[in-house]
Amino acid sequence: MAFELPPLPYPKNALEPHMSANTLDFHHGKHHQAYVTNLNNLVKGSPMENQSLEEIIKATHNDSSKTGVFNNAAQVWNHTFFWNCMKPGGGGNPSGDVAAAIDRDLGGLAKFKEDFKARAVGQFGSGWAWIVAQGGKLSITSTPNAGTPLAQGQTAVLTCDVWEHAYYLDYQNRRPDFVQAFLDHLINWDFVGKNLSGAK
Ligand code: MN3
Repeated sequence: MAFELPPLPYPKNALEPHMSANTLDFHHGKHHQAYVTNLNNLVKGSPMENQSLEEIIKATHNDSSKTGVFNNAAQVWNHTFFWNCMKPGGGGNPSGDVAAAIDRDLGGLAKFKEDFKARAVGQFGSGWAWIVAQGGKLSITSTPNAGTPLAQGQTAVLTCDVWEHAYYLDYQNRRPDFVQAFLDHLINWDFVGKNLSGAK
């Protein structure tokens, strides 16, 4: 069974003015779609054809002969996760368990935003900024290119795509402004809470 591009969890213009319909048109409709298409072509006729995305990512991340498969599988997974990390009218203050975990492990909301932004802006070139959970504790990380916490035994809790294609149409070179808008207006804290409650 071939992998498919999951639909966006909201209409394409729902994140405006912070992320335009034009950006989502390219980012979801072209970039994410291309990773799905590439992955299907790469696994066609191999045993991986019948594996889950997660299985493929874990099986290929340390295999230099499968770099193309890993890159495309991880990008498919990362993007689907990223769309769910945002919602119209997002951002604001988390509550309950999420707020408590951020206070406990990340120094509170203001410190989290400052550190996450620094990590996202400081990721040289293409990549992703994350909150991950491991051993019951949250931390802020970043990965280059298609890197994903899944491949490192960590649970992904939140991500922001900092590849240029994520923000160039709306923010040009101003990655810090994009990350700030993501933090203040786009984060879906309910989704973060769901990831947190499923984390080990
Ligand atoms: Mn992207």
